[in-house]
Amino acid sequence: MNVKYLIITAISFSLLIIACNDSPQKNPQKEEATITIPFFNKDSAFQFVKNQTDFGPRVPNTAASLQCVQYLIATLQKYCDTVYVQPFQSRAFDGSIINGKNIIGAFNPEKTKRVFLASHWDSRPFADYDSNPENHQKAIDGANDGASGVGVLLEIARVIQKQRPNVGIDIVLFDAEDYGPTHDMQKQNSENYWGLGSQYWAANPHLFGYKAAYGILLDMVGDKNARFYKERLSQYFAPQIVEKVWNTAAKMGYSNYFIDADGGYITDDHYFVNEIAKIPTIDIIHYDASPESNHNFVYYWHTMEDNIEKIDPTTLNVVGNVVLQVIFEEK
Ligand code: AHN
Ligand code: ZN
Repeated sequence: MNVKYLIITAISFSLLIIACNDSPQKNPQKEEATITIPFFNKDSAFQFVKNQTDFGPRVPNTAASLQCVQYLIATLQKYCDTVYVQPFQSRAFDGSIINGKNIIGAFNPEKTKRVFLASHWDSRPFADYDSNPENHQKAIDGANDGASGVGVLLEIARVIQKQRPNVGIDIVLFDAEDYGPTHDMQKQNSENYWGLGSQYWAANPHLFGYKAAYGILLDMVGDKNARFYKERLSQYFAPQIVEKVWNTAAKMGYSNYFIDADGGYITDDHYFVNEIAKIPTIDIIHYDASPESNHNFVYYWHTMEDNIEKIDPTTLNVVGNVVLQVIFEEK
């Protein structure tokens, strides 16, 4: 075989290879599969939860609450481009004045397409569902009810600092979500005594005219056996976001946590954001559909048992990864 023939053969082979490489047309599905999300460290997320409960119950107007808010601000300042602290005053169901603080951490403030991720950082002043009546006036640690969602969001903030999605992200930590009347009190319009921080933020966003494409609220996302049903108000206000999140979870193999079935109507922070700020917002919330539960939440909800021992890093990991996948798929 002469050299000339060899070279020609080599060239034709290379062309063939180039042609073959080029032949499968890029399709959107293929591009989706190549998205790499940053590594969510479940132990780090757990530590973020524990750091909050270590202050004790984060009840508004208490020393523990002041210490925790300083910790949350300092932590977000490490990771975010800009942090806003939003002080507010609200009247509680018992007539007292609550001094609250919402905290907002912004990534890429220059981006106009934005998604916000929210959770409440306060904990409930009353363990009014505790089996022991002596505890009904005691404040709860709120490891699951409050701290779990914040822990996931702080870990998301830590990892997106170095690897950013295409959209701007705002981490919104609401205060005074859980200062609602005790369940034995009959109060008119009692739902308006919940979500005091989110009501304030929805009516007075940290930036004038603030808009986001949508929002995702995390509430009680730390239990070992967490089950996230499609919450009804989320489906009413933001059905396409519910589908996006539950479909993403299914693709990732997490249908055992993100159940493809209806939950209940829950007056959580997302209700006020939808109603007042008109930003489509969903709630990823652990819902207990079993008939034994008299409040549709996990059995230790609003009891002294809602402590760090209830938190499973695996659940934090599932929720963190689903949220990351959703925001990294945004164009
Ligand atoms: C009630 O159902 C009264 N509140 C739901 C919101 C909530 C309370 N989330 C955590 N604690
Ligand atoms: Zn609660």
